[in-house]
Amino acid sequence: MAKKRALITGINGQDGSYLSELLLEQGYEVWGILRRNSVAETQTSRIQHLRERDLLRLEYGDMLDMASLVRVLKASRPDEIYNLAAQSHVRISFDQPIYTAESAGMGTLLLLEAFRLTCPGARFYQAGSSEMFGEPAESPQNERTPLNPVSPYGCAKTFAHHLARQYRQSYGLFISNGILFNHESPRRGENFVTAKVVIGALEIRHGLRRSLALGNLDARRDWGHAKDYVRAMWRMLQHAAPDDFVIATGQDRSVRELVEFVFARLGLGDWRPYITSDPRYLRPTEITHLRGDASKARTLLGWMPTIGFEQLLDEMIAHFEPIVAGRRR
Ligand code: G4F
Repeated sequence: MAKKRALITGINGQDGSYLSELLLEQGYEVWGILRRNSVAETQTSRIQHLRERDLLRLEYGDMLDMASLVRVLKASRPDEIYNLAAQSHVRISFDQPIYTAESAGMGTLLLLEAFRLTCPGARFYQAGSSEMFGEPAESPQNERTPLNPVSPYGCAKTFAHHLARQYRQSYGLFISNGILFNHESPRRGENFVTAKVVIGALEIRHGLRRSLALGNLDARRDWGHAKDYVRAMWRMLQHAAPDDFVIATGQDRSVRELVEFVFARLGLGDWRPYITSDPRYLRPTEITHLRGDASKARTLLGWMPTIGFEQLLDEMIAHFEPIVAGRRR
């Protein structure tokens, strides 16, 4: 039987790298779209191990260059399309709202249109976010919770989410929306709070810094492992019918609890003398509490998270420890 082909936008991100590994394990031919970047070597560090073994087909393209999207879709003739590309940092989306709206919102529209015109028989996964809920009226949040975004990133993702639904309804295309809560891993970017706290605490332990500046410690998030979450994306496209699915652990922790856990794990004792507050890391509008209800995904997709909060952070600590230790002179 011919190999299934998958095309991933945002293949060089945290989720793109884990999804590539999962699809390769399942015997897929994996194609990815890469944006031309002047810092090419850092751009593909998460997928370097796959590139070295010549396991990926990477094509230059850009979410805002529809001709490039059409070209790559025609060349790859995918069975499945995973749209993961976006400027995904919420705080930064307040500084770069237009770029965020273009990459996460308009880029999705261009890709949906290119998909509809070139390969409408493919299946399409749209990466939505719990950030779309804004400050939710109910807890935990599920697929029926109203969307009320409070950041440019949340608004852009909501636009993309609604378009994906509209394309599914209007044209009968197989498009599934994931509504993914925070998901982390050793491949998480260093300016997201889990990686920032782990690296900052390790730097304190190794004498590389005295303190760590953070924003809102009271915010509560539902943190899972990216490896579990890409499995959910894949399962959505294997399901009999397209649909929307919340993907979450159902457990929430505050940023303070995250800090407490990491500092205790590293034997640093009381974390309070080390943490300072910096308004640069606050958002003009913050979501104080997100917790997801993934029972629909459990029932229909048989999906469950396998890695909990503590195991996730232990894995991140073990990964970053030698890297930080190596920075010591
Ligand atoms: O790690 P964060 O930056 O993630 P955030 O904003 O929740 O967004 C992440 O999850 C979304 C899913 O809900 C994704 F769609 C999105 O792309 C991204 O992956 O911040 C988590 C919490 C926030 O409440 C933030 O205000 O941590 C708080 N925080 C406190 N101090 C901080 C900091 N966040 C960052 N990045 N840096 C700080 O110093």
